Amino acid sequence: EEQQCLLLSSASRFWPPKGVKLSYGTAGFRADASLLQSTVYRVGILAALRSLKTRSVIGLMITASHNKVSDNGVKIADPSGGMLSQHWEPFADALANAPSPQHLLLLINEFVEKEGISVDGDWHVEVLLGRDTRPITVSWRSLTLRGQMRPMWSQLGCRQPDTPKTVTLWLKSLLQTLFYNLEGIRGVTSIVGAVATDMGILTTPQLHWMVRARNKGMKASEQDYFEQLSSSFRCLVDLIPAEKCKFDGVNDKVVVDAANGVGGVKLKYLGKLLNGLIIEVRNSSEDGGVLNDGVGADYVQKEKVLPNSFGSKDTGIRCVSLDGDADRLVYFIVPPESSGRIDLVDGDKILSLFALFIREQLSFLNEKEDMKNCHQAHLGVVQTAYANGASTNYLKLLGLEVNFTPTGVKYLHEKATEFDIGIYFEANGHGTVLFSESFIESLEARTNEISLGSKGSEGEKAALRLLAVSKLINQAVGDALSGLLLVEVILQHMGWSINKWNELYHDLPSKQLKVKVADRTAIVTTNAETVVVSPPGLKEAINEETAKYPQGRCFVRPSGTEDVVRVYAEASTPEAADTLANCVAKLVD
Ligand code: 16G
Ligand code: ZN
Repeated sequence: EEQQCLLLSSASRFWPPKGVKLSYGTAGFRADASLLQSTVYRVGILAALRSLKTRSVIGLMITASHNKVSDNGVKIADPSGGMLSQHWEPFADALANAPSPQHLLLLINEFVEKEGISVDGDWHVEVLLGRDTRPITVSWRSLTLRGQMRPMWSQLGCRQPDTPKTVTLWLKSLLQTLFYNLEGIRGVTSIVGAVATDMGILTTPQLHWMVRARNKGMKASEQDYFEQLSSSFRCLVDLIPAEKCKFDGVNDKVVVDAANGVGGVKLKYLGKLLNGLIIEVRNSSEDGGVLNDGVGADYVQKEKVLPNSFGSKDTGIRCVSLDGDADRLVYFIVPPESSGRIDLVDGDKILSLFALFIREQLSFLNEKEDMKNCHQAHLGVVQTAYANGASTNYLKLLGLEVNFTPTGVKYLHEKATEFDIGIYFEANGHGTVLFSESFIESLEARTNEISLGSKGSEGEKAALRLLAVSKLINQAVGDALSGLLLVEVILQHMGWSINKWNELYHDLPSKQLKVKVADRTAIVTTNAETVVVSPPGLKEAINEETAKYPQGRCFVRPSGTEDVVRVYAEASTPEAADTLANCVAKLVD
């Protein structure tokens, strides 16, 4: 009774937006921020129910990643730190779209019964809340604690208001805050006894990491996150073979475009904990630029042009772009006299670098010696149809098993868990390396044999390196911060420049287009989105067109984050890729 009253009274403050159908897409709910108030509240309820069902800590992240600054979004991190179980997505949709508080209550009661969720059990519900630096997601706590106004502006991602411009920015955010902030907490706490723990401003991968750590009973604060990353990075640096030049003052600088988002502040902090590597951050949230506007990984990867505040002065330097919530990264090179163009070193190439390094360590591990503790490890890589064909060929040439899934982290991640070591990356820069529990145990057993003070054999060093990689790279979700550190230390390990890395293979020219159509759901695909099954005839028409181009490859799919159909084409020349994409776009229209 108490529960029903509580839900009804809090729900009555959050009516859904009229005339909008919300859907828990590839990356949670995303829409114009003004539409999401009730959604955030309802996802709070969802998170609390999920915590009840799984008897675990759950995460709720408020972010719209690389979307424009006026959008926002909300998504859930499951107990493992991964994405919300797909099995619950239809319920999420139903909740978000419930037309009235009464409907909402009905839906919840039905679902609770169907899922066998015991509401008055003894499980202590806890949801961790995180948010990026989008200006409307400021914590209530920072506003209400007297004498605590200072963290407020750093949370807002602006400097202490001292000029008219920053004062205006600050006041604007403050006002918005009054209307749009507590929904998540209200949703969670509308389940009796549930606790919402506000973790403050975070990157998306940090929140996922914390949820995973909490549920494993490990240290789970933000400081623990930074310590784990920096200590495993140091460990990998110490294991660089002596003959390879280590950080040498020339190669030790990397310049980062932080998309005017949350990654900048976090990376600056992390950088201070590292030796040797100098991280110069540009376009950080407190620099005053607009989030994701002419900056960031999505922009750089799709447009293949320089982000703001980069230019010809950066020729010859390793450059990286993060996206707005720092779960993607792509590297790039500024060619001499670039006039805006860049050489993109994308997610596929990051994957290739990781695969090469890990394969090398596995070969050391399996060399001679007794194999009593390490079974032959099964290494698999996972890509999507967006992976450049040249990268897939390269990986196959390395003798690796390449798997394909549809677009979206949840699919790639799931596939990658099938291996002892599973590496997944989307071309857009989202990816990570997953280690199975049993493989970690065998590595631990191997390294425990190393006597103190001894240098260890090649096999033992390889085991130490792989263990360090498993701690450095985020096991919950793709993470630009840990990905950056792993790239940096592998380049040092190999003694490679970014150019050398970029030469691993040459990308086939490709072109991406988006097409506005009346109903994008009319397009249905199969085979990891490479084949159209509906509408009839489209598959044949695309095949016929594609066959005209040497090395031609083309696919279409409905976007999961925008109301468009996307077209991807690849061919032996840029002109051919353009023409192919344009012709197929017309077929879709
Ligand atoms: C989301 C996905 C990303 C995917 C992209 C595709 C997550 C965390 N992110 O950003 O993996 O590549 O959507 O967008 O799952 P699209 O469907 O609009 O092409
Ligand atoms: Zn993102």
